[in-house]
Amino acid sequence: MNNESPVDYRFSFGPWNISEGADPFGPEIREAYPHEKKFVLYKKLGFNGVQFHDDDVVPGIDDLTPAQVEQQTAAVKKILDDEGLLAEFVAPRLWFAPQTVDGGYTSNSATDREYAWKRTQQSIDIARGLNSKGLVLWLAREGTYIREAKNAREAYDRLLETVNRILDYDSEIEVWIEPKPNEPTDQAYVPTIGHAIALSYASKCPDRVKGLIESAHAMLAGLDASDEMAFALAHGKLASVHLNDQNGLKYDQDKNFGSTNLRAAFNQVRVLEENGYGRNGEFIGLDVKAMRTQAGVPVTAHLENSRRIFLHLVEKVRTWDRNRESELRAARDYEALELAVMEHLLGVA
Ligand code: 3MF
Ligand code: MG
Repeated sequence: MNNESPVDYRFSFGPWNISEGADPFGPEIREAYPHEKKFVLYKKLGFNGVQFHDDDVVPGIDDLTPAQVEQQTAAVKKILDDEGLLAEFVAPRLWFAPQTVDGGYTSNSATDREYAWKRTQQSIDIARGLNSKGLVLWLAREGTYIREAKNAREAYDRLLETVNRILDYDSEIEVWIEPKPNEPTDQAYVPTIGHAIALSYASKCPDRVKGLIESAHAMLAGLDASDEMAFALAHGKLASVHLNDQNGLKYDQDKNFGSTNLRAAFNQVRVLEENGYGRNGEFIGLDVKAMRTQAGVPVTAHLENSRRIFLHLVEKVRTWDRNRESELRAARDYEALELAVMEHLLGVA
């Protein structure tokens, strides 16, 4: 437990969270809300960090010259400055283009791997232009639909090679790996934060290779998100989070933070608080989907509400009776400890 003054959390999300409402079973049910207008919403909603895919900054990136990419990056940087916003990270979107159909870095095709590397370089250049030090690798298609499709050993070598190449390409950029066990692939090569951190230590600069933990992704791996966070924190490697929630082992739901399992959410906030997450400028990132049923354009209630639930839980963590916790731990009376947590969350203690 640290005794410094409480962290004044700052919040971030990516523009994709303000969505058009498409799902695998039906098309968009809301009109697109223009990007520039999304930036204006951030502050009003209580957020000052923006998470980007490369093509959120530079639409049509594949068809542009380096000079055009630079120009467009500068234009977005100006919008951010005018709005008083910070770019938290940039992530190469390596799951849309035909060249990434079977993965990027681990594709069996050398030309596809070259494409993935080019997008990665462009993303780093964009991050530099936006004054962001984080490059997020959500390794969406770095895995297989059937095991025989790729040589897994070779794939792991390729992933490590990519991490090292990024570290060589830019002396300041940090690689933030966002693990997810499955979806869109059947099995991903970096399913948990443990895998990401192993890659970090194997790399040529472990200090610059960290993780981003999404609550739902940990749950999809059958793990507890708060323990996953504690593991990364114990190694000084929790660079960011995607707080959200998930109801069981099914498709990635990106539900509002705490909306399915309030106690699990409380424990994530508790671990973040206990370990001073945020003191070095880390953001509380949210990755939440609007319900398809929600009317209006743009829909933002899910973002505001998740932030609000987070702040309520911060209050619950700060008012949690630590002395009682210590006593009950010492007495090994976990039945009483559990009841104390439940009554605290219910507000009846
Ligand atoms: C995956 C991510 C993002 C996705 C986003 C849109 C940085 O969980 O966080 O990558 O692109 O969720 O689907
Ligand atoms: Mg995410």
